[in-house]
Amino acid sequence: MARSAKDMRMLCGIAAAAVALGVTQLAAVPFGPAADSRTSVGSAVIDLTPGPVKELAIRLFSTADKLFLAVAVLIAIAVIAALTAAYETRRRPVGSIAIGLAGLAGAAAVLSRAEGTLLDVIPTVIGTVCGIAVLRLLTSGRIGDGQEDPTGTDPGRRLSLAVLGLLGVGVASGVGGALWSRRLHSVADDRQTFVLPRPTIPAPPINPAVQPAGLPKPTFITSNADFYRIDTALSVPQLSQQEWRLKIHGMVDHEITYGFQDLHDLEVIEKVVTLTCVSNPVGGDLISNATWTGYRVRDLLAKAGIHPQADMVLSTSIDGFTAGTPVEALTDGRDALLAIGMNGQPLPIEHGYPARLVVPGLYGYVSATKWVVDLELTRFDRAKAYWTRLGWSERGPIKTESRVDVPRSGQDMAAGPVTFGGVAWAQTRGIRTVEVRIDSPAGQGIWQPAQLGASYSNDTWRLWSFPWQASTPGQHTITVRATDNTGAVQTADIADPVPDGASGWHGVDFTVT
Ligand SMILES: Nc1nc2c(c(=O)[nH]1)N[C@H]1C(S)=C(S)[C@@H](COP(=O)(O)O)O[C@H]1N2
Ligand SMILES: [Mo]
Repeated sequence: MARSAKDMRMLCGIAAAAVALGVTQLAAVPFGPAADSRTSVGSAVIDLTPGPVKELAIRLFSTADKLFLAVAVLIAIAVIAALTAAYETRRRPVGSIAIGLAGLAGAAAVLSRAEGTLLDVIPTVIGTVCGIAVLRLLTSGRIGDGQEDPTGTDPGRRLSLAVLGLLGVGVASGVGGALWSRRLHSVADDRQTFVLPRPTIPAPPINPAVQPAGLPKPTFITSNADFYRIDTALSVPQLSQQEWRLKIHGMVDHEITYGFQDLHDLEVIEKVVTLTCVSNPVGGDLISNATWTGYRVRDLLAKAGIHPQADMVLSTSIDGFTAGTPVEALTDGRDALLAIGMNGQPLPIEHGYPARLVVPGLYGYVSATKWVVDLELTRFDRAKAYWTRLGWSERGPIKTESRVDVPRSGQDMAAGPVTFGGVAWAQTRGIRTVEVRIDSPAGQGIWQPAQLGASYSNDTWRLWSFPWQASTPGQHTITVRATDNTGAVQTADIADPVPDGASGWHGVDFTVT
């Protein structure tokens, strides 16, 4: 076979795969999210990827890890489709078999999801059949064999056009289907009609002095738009207020299932809590602060009657994510929340609409389940949660940490007065002092006290600032460390985020010009 003919077959394979994927996506629109094999396959790939590889991907691509996953899966599919199609013949349909097997794998992925039913496999079957049909047609020689034809009718050109056209059909139906189903199944309208109850116990007012003079950013309260986002959801779960239920079961006297109408007689509380991700590296921005509205988890659990031997609540989200939280952290005076509001708005969909957990003092992966639908009372020696299964620590108290926000790393500044600043946090303990050190070649520099914004509460971060005279031209380094209200000084020991959160001092290099 001529080399160009083989190349052509590879392109036929890619076009056929595009049609298979695109038609599957489009056909899934009326079936709803459970039939979305794109999400199912992605989730299955995530589940099957070994922990260390997953961590490497997260470390390399951080919050773009899902984009990376999508690109990697698409490239893998294209390569397999091209290689197998190169050997497709009428007698030996290698490429068609590959598409068929891929369809089977897609169907298996759909069925492996919690919500997947046999009906949800239909779009995958339709897409697979279309993909095989396209590959058979393109490689049958009926449109052209990809060879230049000396007679001048140029069937090679006809084939190229057919391949291009079908590739376009595949991409268009895939993108169109994805956008269409996102619109169709979005709970954005539902969220618009969500009425936040008025807090029985409003959060204490925020003293403007929480924001140090000369440090406009970061703001004490993070806006919903700027709030960091971390989750394993490949497509944001769309759960309406009608459909939402919270089931409490396991080691309890009696199971309870709450809907929103069952929460009316509970006290509505409002709390400002700084959320932090365990994956946040030293100096990272996976930390934000918001005012949350909701119900005390303690009140919800009390009605079920917790057995004394239960020491963990395994919370589960509608998409299967789980977190294991100490019962104590959910029932003590810190007022862990079933949050339904964020900064006076219903929760944004990507932050857990219509309900999530917010637990002061614990990293998100052991506490802050979004789209939460299930609380199981159990024990740490019996149950494991999503990230603890992957080797992260089963307890996740937040470490005392601090960050330099101004100057930015590598920033140039003119000689003259400047205000440096940043944040420090030690949720549930609170921040007592923040110190900075400017330039210390041998690590011997002198720690100077920073100015502190007013303390709001021990559950929130504290902003600091440090006025400085930039004079000596050249490179400088500013380092920060905090001391919490227990008197513990932020450790200089450098630790990776895995397994229980990063530690070390944050230093930033800048240049006076
Ligand atoms: N359903 C669900 N909830 C989740 C997660 C998730 O992957 N899925 N990630 C947790 C982690 S690791 C963190 S740090 C917080 C982040 O919450 P945010 O996205 O609202 O900032 O959500 C937690 N809740
Ligand atoms: Mo996290």
